Amino acid sequence: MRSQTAISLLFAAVGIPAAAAQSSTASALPKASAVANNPAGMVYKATLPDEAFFKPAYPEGGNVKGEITAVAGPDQSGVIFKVNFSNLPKSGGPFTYHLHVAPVPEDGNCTATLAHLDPTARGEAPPCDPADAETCQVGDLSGKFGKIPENQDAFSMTYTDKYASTLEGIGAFFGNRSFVFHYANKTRISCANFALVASSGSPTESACEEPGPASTASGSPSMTANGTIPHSSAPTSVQTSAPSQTSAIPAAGSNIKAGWASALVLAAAIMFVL
Ligand SMILES: *[C@@H]1O[C@H](CO)[C@@H](O)[C@H](O)[C@H]1NC(C)=O
Ligand SMILES: *[C@@H]1O[C@H](CO)[C@@H](O)[C@H](O)[C@H]1NC(C)=O
Ligand SMILES: *[C@@H]1O[C@H](CO)[C@@H](O)[C@H](O)[C@H]1NC(C)=O
Ligand SMILES: *[C@@H]1O[C@H](CO)[C@@H](O)[C@H](O)[C@H]1NC(C)=O
Ligand SMILES: *[C@@H]1O[C@H](CO)[C@@H](O)[C@H](O)[C@H]1NC(C)=O
Ligand SMILES: [Cu+2]
Repeated sequence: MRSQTAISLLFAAVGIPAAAAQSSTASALPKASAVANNPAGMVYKATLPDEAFFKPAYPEGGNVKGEITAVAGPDQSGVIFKVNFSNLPKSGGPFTYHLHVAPVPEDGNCTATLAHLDPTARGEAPPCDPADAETCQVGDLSGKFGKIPENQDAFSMTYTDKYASTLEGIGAFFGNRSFVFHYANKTRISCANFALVASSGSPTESACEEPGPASTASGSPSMTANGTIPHSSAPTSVQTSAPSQTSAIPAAGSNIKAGWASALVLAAAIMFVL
């Protein structure tokens, strides 16, 4: 909240139209950039573990079952998410799930995934308005596409999000991050890391096909995964986490302003990390 305010003040002080200030609506929230160059055929998948992180959710052992699969949209615009959960908790819903900024460590500690993926630093409040999805936290998938009702065993849904990205190197990239499944009261029930499971150049049809439960690479023929799932080996060469608000830069016009914009985006990135 504080850093969000600070960022707004910075932009205001220099007179550069921040993403937030470009809005012609009454909303003061920053807007996420739609990503139109997500690499085709890169399929990411996160599968929940066998045991819940929040043990009281499954006193007899076990967990929510399911996964999120993601791949670039047909023209590389947006990301198609296929969400499929079952064995949902009997109470405590409606459940939410989000892309979180950090990966799950080896010990499975969902708290260590930190906050929601939020490269525009819009923060938690006010809640996401799905009718204005660009102003939601990029990682707030259930905010944008619907919470999971309780009193049903399974939930499955496929949708395209314009703002989360499979393009490495930008803040909206989630391929090296995680998702968390929550009770309505935000308690973290379980979490899982995304990993690249296929990287053929073929288009998106493969995304919606379900590889068998076996650990073999029996995906669709167009998938080239060879059965090994890289365990979140974060590419260390890619360091820039500049938020995808770079749309502010072209609007800045002069070199001086562009310089300021870069500095501010960097400042925003630093505050985001803090
Ligand atoms: C969801 O996963 C279950 C269990 O793996 C599977 O049987 C079901 O077909 C999947 N549903 C969809 C819509 O993919
Ligand atoms: C959240 O809800 C769950 C399910 O109702 C409950 O077990 C848990 O104790 C709650 N956590 C908090 C912090 O209230
Ligand atoms: C889980 O991670 C959080 C945040 O990193 C930390 O405070 C907590 O001690 C960890 N819990 C365990 C059991 O390691
Ligand atoms: C994930 O990737 C993004 C974009 O490339 C990068 O900024 C971030 O530091 C990475 N996170 C981790 C945990 O490696
Ligand atoms: C295939 O598996 C080998 C290890 O067996 C691994 O080094 C390689 O990166 C994998 N290739 C792909 C495309 O997953
Ligand atoms: Cu979350």
